[in-house]
Amino acid sequence: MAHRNLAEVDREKQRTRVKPPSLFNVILLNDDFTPMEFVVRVLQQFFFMEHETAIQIMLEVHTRGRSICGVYPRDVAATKVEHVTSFARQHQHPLQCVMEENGT
Ligand code: TYC
Repeated sequence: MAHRNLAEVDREKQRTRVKPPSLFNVILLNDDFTPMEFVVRVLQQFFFMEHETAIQIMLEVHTRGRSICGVYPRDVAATKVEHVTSFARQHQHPLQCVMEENGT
């Protein structure tokens, strides 16, 4: 161990270096039926946004079709998607919430 050459140490580093875990964007999609106030409530309750920020993001989804609501590790993102989707269905709204790997 004490006498390994530099090339060997370098190879070992490459073999064992771990990538930081991927992050995932949680995204809301527009639809024609979910009330605006409901989407604002979702953004406040599940993504901890201030009312004004929630209105801005909701309007961005409404006008542009989609918006990122938060960025999280895989498990947290998946749980957000589940919670938002089941909350929307409980209220009979078709609101769609999805996650996508954040390439950066
Ligand atoms: N387009 C919806 C309406 O006009 C509002 C809406 C906004 C729906 C954002 C979904 O993710 C959404 N009532």
